[in-house]
Amino acid sequence: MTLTLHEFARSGNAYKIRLLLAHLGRPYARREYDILTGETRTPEFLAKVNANGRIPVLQVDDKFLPESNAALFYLAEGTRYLPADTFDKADTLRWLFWEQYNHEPNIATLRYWATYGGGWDAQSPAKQAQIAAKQVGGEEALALMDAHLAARDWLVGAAMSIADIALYAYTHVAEDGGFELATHPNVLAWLARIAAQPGHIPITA
Ligand SMILES: N[C@@H](CCC(=O)N[C@@H](CS)C(=O)NCC(=O)O)C(=O)O
Repeated sequence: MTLTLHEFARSGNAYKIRLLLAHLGRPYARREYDILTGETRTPEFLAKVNANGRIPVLQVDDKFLPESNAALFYLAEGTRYLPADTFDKADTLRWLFWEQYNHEPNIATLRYWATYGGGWDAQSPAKQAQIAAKQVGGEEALALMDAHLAARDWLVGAAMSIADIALYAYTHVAEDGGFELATHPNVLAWLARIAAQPGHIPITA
């Protein structure tokens, strides 16, 4: 089976998948697209890779799987990174869905606008009007994680899972988007725990 990751290297959504692949020790090819110049919006990309015009997409032989957390679930099935217990497996999915609804649209989007997206001031008035709500939503997400992690080392169960990997990706760079991590000590300790795992790679790898 051949794996190819269609990605933009600075994307946290792509990093999630690379981080899991590193822990699994699985070889894969990388295909980089410049999302800033619309390389994921070409007719060829839309027809063949992802009709939704976005990376990351995990290619498994000749099949294409868009959505970062779907790729995490696919790769983790049968490994130590996805609990076998049905409740814990569903609880893992809970965190993946929550990441996409409450965390990533706030924290990742503000990071994107602030960094390689050109800066907040360069955004359209419509996007600038969303900044305050995203700051509130992102802060609420970090606070929820901090409270959850007060009594446990990992988001689900007693070991690192794809729930932790999915949330690590944009949490560890949240300060790029103007969020403060120092006020969330349990999140900081959890980030350090993940980074200390054997096989960990940085987002720049
Ligand atoms: N829900 C998707 C989000 C994918 C996404 O937003 N990708 C961004 C980069 S992180 C992208 O490809 N943007 C380019 C564009 O929209 O043209 C996932 O988790 O994979």
